Amino acid sequence: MTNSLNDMRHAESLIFIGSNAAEAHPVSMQHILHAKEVNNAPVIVVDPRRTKLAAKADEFVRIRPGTDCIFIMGLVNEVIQKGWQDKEFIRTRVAGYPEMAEVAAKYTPEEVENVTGIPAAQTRKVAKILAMNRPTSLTWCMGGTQHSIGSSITRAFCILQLVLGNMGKSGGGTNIFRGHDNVQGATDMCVLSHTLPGYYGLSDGSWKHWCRVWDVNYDYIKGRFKEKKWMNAKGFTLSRWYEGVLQNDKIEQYTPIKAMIQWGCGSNSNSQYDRVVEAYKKLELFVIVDPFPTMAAATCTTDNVYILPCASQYETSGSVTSTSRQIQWRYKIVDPVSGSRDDYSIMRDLVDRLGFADQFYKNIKEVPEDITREINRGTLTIGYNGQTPERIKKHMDNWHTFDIETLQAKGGPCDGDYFGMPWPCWTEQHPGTPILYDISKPVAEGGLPFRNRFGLEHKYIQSGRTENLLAAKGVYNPGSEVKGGYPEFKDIVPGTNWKTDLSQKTIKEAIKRGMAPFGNARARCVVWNFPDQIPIHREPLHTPRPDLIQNYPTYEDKPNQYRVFTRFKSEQNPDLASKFPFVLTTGRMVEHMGAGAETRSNKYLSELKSEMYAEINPVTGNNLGVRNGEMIWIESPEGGKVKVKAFFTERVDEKTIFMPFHFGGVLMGESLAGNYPAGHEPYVIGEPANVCTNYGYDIVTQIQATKDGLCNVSRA
Ligand SMILES: Nc1nc2c(c(=O)[nH]1)N[C@H]1C(S)=C(S)[C@@H](COP(=O)(O)OP(=O)(O)OC[C@H]3O[C@@H](n4cnc5c(=O)[nH]c(N)nc54)[C@H](O)[C@@H]3O)O[C@H]1N2
Ligand SMILES: Nc1nc2c(c(=O)[nH]1)N[C@H]1C(S)=C(S)[C@@H](COP(=O)(O)OP(=O)(O)OC[C@H]3O[C@@H](n4cnc5c(=O)[nH]c(N)nc54)[C@H](O)[C@@H]3O)O[C@H]1N2
Ligand SMILES: [Mo]
Repeated sequence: MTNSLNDMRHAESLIFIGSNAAEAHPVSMQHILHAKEVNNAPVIVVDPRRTKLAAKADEFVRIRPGTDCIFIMGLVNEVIQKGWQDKEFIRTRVAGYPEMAEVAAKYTPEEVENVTGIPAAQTRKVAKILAMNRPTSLTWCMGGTQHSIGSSITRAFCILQLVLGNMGKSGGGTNIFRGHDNVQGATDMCVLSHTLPGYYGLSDGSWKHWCRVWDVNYDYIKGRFKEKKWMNAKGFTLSRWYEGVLQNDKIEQYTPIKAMIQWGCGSNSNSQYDRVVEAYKKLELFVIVDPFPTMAAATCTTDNVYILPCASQYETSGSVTSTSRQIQWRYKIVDPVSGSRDDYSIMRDLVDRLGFADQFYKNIKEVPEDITREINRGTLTIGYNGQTPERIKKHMDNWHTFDIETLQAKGGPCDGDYFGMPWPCWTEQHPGTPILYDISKPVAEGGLPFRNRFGLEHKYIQSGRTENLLAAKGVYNPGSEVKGGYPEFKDIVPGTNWKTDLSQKTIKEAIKRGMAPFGNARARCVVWNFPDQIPIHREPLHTPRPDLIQNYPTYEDKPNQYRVFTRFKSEQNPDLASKFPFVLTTGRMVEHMGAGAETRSNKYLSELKSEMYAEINPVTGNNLGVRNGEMIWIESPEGGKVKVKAFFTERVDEKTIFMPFHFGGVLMGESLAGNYPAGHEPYVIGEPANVCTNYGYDIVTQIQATKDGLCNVSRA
C-alpha cells in the first residue's frame, strides 16, 4: 500500500477492484465507512459478484472476470478525452504518458462494454465520479491479480492513479490490501524464488551484499550450489512446484524435485490440486510444518511424510509487517501447547542437522531480536533500517499515544513517529513514511519523491522519443538541496551506493541534504521490462468469448518460466466455451481463512459455515433442473471435478459460478477424513475448489489464474 488503512479516512472517493474488503479485510471497513459517511465519499465496487462490500457501494460495476485491464484503460481514456487528467502532475512527475495515452485511446467506452459487459454509460459515469471527487483511494486485491494478465492489470491501476494525480497524496494512492497478517513482511523478506531479501535480486552483487550482512564468505555460499549458474537462476514457484516432480511439462533443472517441506502452507490453496496430490505421492520425502495437519497430510498415505506440529503466532514473538508497511512486535501470549514447538526452534534443529549452524547463526544470538537487527542491517532498499526491536516494542507499548487520523504520536515517548515506522524508515531518528511519494513533507519527516530506478533517460520503441526520467525542475521535497529531479546517491563511500553501503553513511548524507537516497524521478506509464510495456487487454486462456481471441490473443507459450514450460497460446482453445459454458471464479468468505486448516478446525467458525457450496444464479439453476441446496458436480476442462451444494443467489450473474477455496479433506467426491492423524480431523471438510480452477498463470509473476476459468455444471 502506498498509503495506509487509516489514511483512507481522507479519501474523497474510493474505488475497489477485485476486493471484497467486507469479508477479507473487515478491520479496514471502519476507515472505509468513515470516508463514506463523514466525507460523503462515493464508493465504487468493481466485481463480477455483488459482494458484501458491494452492498456498501454507491456504484456497483459488474465486470466479466479477467477483463479489468480494458475497463481501467477505458477509464484512463475517458478521463483524457474529457480533459480531466492532472496535467501538471503528468508534466512534472510522470514518464511515458503520450505513448500510454495512444494505447488507451483504443479502449472507448463502447469497446469496454463489448469486452467487459459494463455498459458504456457506466464507464463514463465512473470516470466522472473519480474526476470530480479527488483524491480517490484505489484498492485492488486478488480479483485484479489472479489472471494471466494480472501484472498488466495492476500496472493499469497505477496508471489511472497517475493520470488523476492521486499519488503521494493523503486520501489517494494505490492501496493493495495484503493477505496474511505478515504477508507484507514475508514479501519484503522475499520468501520468493526470484530474489534475495529486500528485493535485491539474484545478481552476484546482491549475493555479495547479503554475504557481507550475514558475515559469511561469498565463496562458501557459492560452494553450496551445484554450479554457479543456479545461484543466479530463478527457482520454481509455489504455484507450479508439482511440475518439478511430475515433469509433464518440460522443466529446466538438473534434477526433478525429490523432497518438499511445506512450512505454513495450506496445500489445497494450490490450483491444479489433483496434480499436486499426484506429486505428493511421488516425493521421496515430504515434511509439513504447521499447527494443524493440512489437507496434504490427508492425501498422503505413503510413509515418507512427517508432520511437525508447530506453535501458532500466540505462542511465539517477533517483528511482523502489516499491510500498511507498519512494523509491529508480536508478543508471546502463552508457551507452545501440546508438545508443539515454535518455527524458530524447528528451524534451529534443521540447520543444526544440516551442519551449517555456525554460519547461519553467526550474528544471531538473541532470538528473535537479532533477526530483526539483521533485517535492519541489510534491507536498505526499502528502508528497514530504522525499526530496531527497541523502537518497535516502544510503539507497541504506547500505541494509545498515536493519532487514528494521521498515525502520528502526539507527545509521549514516541512523539513525532508514525505508528509502526512504516517503511522506508531511513534512520533510527526517522519517523517512518506514512504515505509513499509525498513531496509535501521533508524526507527527514516522512516525505519522498518517486524513485529513480531505471536509468536517467529512455528511448521509447513506441514513438522513438527519448525522455529524461528525472522529475521536472521545481518538483522536490521541502528542504531539498537540489530543486528538481536527481539520480540515486552513490560513491559517498567509494564503490558503494545507498543500497549497499552497510555503514549507512550514504543514506544519512542524503537525508541531511533533504534528499531521498534513491533519487527523485518520474513514475513510469511504460514498463519496458514487461512483456506488454503498456497494459493491453488479452483474453483469459479459457475464455467464454472465443470471438474475442483474434483481437485480444494471449501470449506465446513461455519456456523456462521459473524453471517450467508454461502454456499460453497453445492453451487458448476457442472450442472450450461450448463444452464448458460457465465462468468459474473463486475467492473468500469472512468465516474461513486460506486453505482452511485452521478455521475448519475451530468449532465456532465451523458452526458458522459448515459446508462447501457454489454460488449459482437461480435462473441458471432452474435451467439446469437443479434445486437450491441440491448437490451439483462442477467440472473443469482439465478433468478435475467437485461435488458441492448449490447455493442460489443473485450475487452472481447467470453465466458465473463462484466457489470459496477454503474447503478440503474431500477429493472428487471421496472423503479423506479417515486419513488425518487420529483425533486431528477438522470439524468441517469439503471439496477443494482448486481441483476445478483452470490451468493458467500470470506472464510475469506466475500467480495462478484462479479467478477466470471455465467450468460445466450438472446435477449430482
Ligand atoms: N476471512 C478471510 N480473510 C482473508 C483471507 C481469507 O482466506 N479469509 N485471505 C487473506 C488473503 S491471503 C488475501 S490475498 C486477501 C484477498 O482478499 P480479496 O482479494 O478481497 O478476496 P477474494 O475473495 O479472493 O477476491 C476478491 C473479489 O474478487 C472478485 N473477482 C473475481 N474475479 C474478478 C475479476 O476478474 N475482476 C474483478 N474486478 N474482481 C474479481 C471476487 O468475486 C471477490 O469478491 O484476503 C485476506 N483476508
Ligand atoms: N482458488 C483459489 N486459490 C487460491 C486463492 C484464491 O483466491 N482462489 N488465493 C491464493 C492466495 S492469495 C493465497 S495467499 C493462498 C493462501 O494459501 P495458503 O497460505 O496455503 O493458505 P493458508 O490456509 O492461509 O495457509 C497457512 C497455513 O499456515 C498455518 N500456520 C498458521 N500459523 C502458523 C505459524 O505460526 N507457523 C507455521 N509454520 N504455520 C502456521 C495454518 O495452519 C495454515 O495451514 O491461496 C491461494 N489460492
Ligand atoms: Mo493471499
